[in-house]
Amino acid sequence: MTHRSVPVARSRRLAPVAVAALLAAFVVPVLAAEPANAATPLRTLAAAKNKFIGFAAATGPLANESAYRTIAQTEFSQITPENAMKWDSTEPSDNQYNFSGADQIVTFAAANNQVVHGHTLVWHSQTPSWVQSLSASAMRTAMNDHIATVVGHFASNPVVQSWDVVNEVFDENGGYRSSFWYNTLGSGFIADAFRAARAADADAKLCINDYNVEGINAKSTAMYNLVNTLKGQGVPIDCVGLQTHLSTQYGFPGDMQQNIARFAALGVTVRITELDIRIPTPRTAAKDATQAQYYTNVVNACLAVSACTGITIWGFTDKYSWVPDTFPSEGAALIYDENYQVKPSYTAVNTALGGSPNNDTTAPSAPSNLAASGTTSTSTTLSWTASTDNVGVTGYDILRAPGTSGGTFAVVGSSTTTSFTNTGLTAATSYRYQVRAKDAAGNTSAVSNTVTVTTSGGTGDTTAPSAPSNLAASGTTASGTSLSWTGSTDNVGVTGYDILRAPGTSGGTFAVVGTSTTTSYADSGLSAATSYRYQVRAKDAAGNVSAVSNTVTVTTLSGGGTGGCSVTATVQTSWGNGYVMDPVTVKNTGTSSITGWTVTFTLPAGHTISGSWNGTVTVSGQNVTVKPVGWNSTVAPGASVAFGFQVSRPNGDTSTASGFACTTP
Ligand code: 9MR
Repeated sequence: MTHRSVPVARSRRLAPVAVAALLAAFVVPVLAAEPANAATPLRTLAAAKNKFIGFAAATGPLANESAYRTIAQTEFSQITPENAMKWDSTEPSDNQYNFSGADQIVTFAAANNQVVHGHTLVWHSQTPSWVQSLSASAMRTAMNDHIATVVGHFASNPVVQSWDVVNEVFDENGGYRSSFWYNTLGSGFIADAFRAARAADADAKLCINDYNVEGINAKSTAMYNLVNTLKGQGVPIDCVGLQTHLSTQYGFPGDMQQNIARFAALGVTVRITELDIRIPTPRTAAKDATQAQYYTNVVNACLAVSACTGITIWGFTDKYSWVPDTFPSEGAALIYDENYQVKPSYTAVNTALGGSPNNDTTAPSAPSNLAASGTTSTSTTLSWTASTDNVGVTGYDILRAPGTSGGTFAVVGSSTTTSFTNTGLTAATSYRYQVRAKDAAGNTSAVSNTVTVTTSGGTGDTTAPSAPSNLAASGTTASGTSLSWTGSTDNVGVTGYDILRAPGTSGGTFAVVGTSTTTSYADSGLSAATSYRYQVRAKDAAGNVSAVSNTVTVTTLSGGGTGGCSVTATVQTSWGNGYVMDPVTVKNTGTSSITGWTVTFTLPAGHTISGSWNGTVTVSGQNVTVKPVGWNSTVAPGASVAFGFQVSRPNGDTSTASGFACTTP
């Protein structure tokens, strides 16, 4: 075969029905799945360190074992297909592609908010024999077509973010591995493979991957030199994969962190791609402890270099591991045992990532600012401010009680975010909600504030409440006033009132200054000796708003500090050429007794005072000053005294004295 023509399956996607079926098969609700231990999940801890933590997935147990799936989705944020994306799986015969296993894993990852690292495009192993015997030009074409088709299959899927483009191209001495790729195409196949991968997916991160390159040695230095050269040539290489298949009998590569750092300095990221740490079987506590220390060392090396993006463990349960098949007297290389129980190595990884597995007794803080919005006749959406926790919040319980008081709060749902939509509610009905936070160890926070929700009276309620009436003000002080009114009526119930206020005695604009769920409202923070107008309007659960009530005008009292006073003048009677003002009330608006007060006012032109009582009157032009007569000089806080006077005015003049003001000494 000298020429291959392969249709590039860029747009080949799962049909929606197939996606739904796979989702139904593989989604495990986060909060329904209790981890096998009470630790904060590795993925939560790793995310807080800005790293991924992943595992190599085997398609069989992923499809068939719920214990495997539960740990897979609870603990890990990243998946590498252990075998399902290799050439023998994806293109077993020339141009015969099969993505069943690969799609299964990608679908599981998508359902569980995980990312996938593609493994691997060009490798000397697990590549069908039909490829290995091709001529140079046919092999190059086969390689390019394979990369275009496999990478292209996932290029528009945001779950698949990176690829091992070439795998294990070096020998242990730092020379190129004598593979059929190298022997047929020379080392140029490496750059060609990267270029083909970039052409198939402009966004995917493209990696070179190998084993025994964790420390600084001849092989890792050859890899370092190649990456440097490729970058210098503009070849699209983004990352380096350190497989990290370690064995406790060979010692830990103590310069792993420095090795990661030197690759990072080349401008590539580094991944720990296939971590496992085998021990001579059978397990003992001492061997487990050594293994746990190795896991700790690997996590710490990655954490120490920001360019190390994360760690993929090559499986997670000793039930499924390549190690015993390859090294007959070694095994138990992973962090869970064959029965899905955590091992000391799990605890080591969890702890190194910042967790406190199995001994956390600190509850999260209570959620706050719980609020409801978007309430309809059947649903409402709650949102709140997140809780904090020493090892991370895993979710929230949503609690609901019936009515506006009484009853019992019961859990009606859960959320892993800071919002929740409660559906299935009854129209025109009140409910109270609270939320509480949980952590992975099962610690539960105190409940949040309570929010009361009233559903609307069924779809299509457009009837506004009646306008509130009899709005009145009382208890006005220098800085506040109390409003009350007669309640509105509504076909599905009034949920509350808006309080509107405008400045002065006329003009200006009414704006909402508060709300009330009762028929009264206390407004505060007002300026002394200032006039305001108020109105109220009613609302119902569907958002219908009534017309406004009558307007009430309020003038705050003057002063407000100790010993202030106010004056209110009333025209008692008037006739053609005169009038009486009585009482002219002087009130102590302060908090302590006043001794002495001065009222001033202005007479219209032609008006003269013809008599007065209970006040000492001085007139200067049209300006009048009134002081106490003696016995009414001292006024207790909140108490009043009064005086009066009579005025003569021109015949037919109906004006009266004005501009009354009161001051204290
Ligand atoms: O874990 C993989 C195992 O199931 C396969 O049988 C084996 C075939 O070569 O490949 C194993 O994974 C390898 C990975 O793809 C590349 N690095 C070495 C891994 C362990 O052999």
